[in-house]
Amino acid sequence: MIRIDFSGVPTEGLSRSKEVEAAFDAFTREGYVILDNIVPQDTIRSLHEEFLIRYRDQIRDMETPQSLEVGARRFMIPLHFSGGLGAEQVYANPYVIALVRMILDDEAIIDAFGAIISLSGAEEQHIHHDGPILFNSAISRLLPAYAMTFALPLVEMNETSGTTALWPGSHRRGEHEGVEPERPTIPLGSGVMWDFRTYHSGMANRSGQVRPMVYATYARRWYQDPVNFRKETLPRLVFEPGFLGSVSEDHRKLFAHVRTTA
Ligand SMILES: O=C(O)CCC(=O)C(=O)O
Repeated sequence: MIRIDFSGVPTEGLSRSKEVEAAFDAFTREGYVILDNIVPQDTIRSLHEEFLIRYRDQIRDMETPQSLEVGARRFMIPLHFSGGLGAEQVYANPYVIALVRMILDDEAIIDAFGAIISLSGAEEQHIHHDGPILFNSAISRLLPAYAMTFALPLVEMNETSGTTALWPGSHRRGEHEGVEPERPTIPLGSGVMWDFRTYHSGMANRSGQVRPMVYATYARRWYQDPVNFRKETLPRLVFEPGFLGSVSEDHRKLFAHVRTTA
């Protein structure tokens, strides 16, 4: 099963929960997993409103020093760790963190945090993976994940708004040819997580509105995405003053790689 339903799953003791186990199995086998009902739908609706107001200047068909064009009418922007969008239930959602720590380890970090904006009329994106097979050796594809992308759409992702197509098993095969992708509908409150090696592609946005998708890159402590952050003006993480000091001890580990002066 590729979709795991987390509605009503208690957030205590998640490392031993059968849902997290099932999500781990799907992720390891197929290279991605859909996590249903991890955030209340009303919360997503208010995050969507917040996004449209706070980031309105970035919702445009133009790359700036603070954004990256990742396809026609499709852009990646950093999100601040503040407000509802920068709250723990987004960057450290308990279900997501339990899964991240099972797939990576307890020392996993957040390497990058932002949004992918697909504007109305965005074309189908090129098929790509977020990071390479690390070593030039056949065994490399069999190794556990070193990083993953978690995506939390702020509108339903479907055939009209454009979902993310994912090629099952492509993280192991090292190619996407010969297999049909899955084009899952991702309802409000659900998210999707894929291995950095899994081939995927954003679908065309045929709706009349922007399709924002919050993303977080979780990685092993030693890994840094070398592909999407070649541009020095594009930050991986944007903190408000005092943010790191306010993070709970457990979640502080997600930022263990961040150098602070104080
Ligand atoms: O827009 C999407 O659905 C996927 C975007 C993506 O995979 C990327 O920009 O790396």
